[in-house]
Amino acid sequence: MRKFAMVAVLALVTGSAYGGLLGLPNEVGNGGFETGTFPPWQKTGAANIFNSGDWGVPGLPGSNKWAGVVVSWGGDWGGPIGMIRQIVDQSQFPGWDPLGTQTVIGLQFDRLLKAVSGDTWRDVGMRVYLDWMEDGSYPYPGEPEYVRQLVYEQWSPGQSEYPGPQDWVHEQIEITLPAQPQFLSVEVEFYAHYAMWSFLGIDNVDLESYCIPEPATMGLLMLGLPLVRRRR
Ligand SMILES: [Ca+2]
Repeated sequence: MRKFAMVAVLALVTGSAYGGLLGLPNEVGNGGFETGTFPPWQKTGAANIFNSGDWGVPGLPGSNKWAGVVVSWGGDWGGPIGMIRQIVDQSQFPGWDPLGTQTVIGLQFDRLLKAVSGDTWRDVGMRVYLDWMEDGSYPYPGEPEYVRQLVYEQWSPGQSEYPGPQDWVHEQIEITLPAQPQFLSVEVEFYAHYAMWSFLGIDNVDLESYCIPEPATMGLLMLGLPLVRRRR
């Protein structure tokens, strides 16, 4: 129970580096939203696809579309105003190991958070989760085996300027899950709190993973050096 408490966020780095975090294929489909539609993402609430330049929001170099929420005087104090979710089948990718017991995840994306408002408390926020079932099956929220792990959270208070290119920030997360779920879900929640304008964007979502063999094997590998040095 409560296995998510064992999850360790190894690194949370903000920078401009691109390319594969783990050197593996991107498991997320349509991670840049360039198809102009959501699938294979699922979306709920106010999430939409936007063209670069829509509402005066600049796009990233090489990107024509992004996903998110733009709303004027709109929001929800009780929860996200919109969400997108994609479930990937990790067994279809080269990092999969049927004998693994843990999963190393590299997740990166570009995000934009801007609330235009005279009040700092009329902010915007974004939360990113990974979720899965303890038995690795297709994740259904609310089921007993369902695990949901917050891996990223950022809030931006209301400001006076409108979005500029500098508001797109590249985020990288590396995390080890205490499980090896065949089906893994990535969720992005958008929060808006009634600013004059709330701009929330995400683009270039990349999720890579590889499985770690069972602990006994890993333990022997890691203990190899000390064992050699041990006096007899
Ligand atoms: Ca894009």
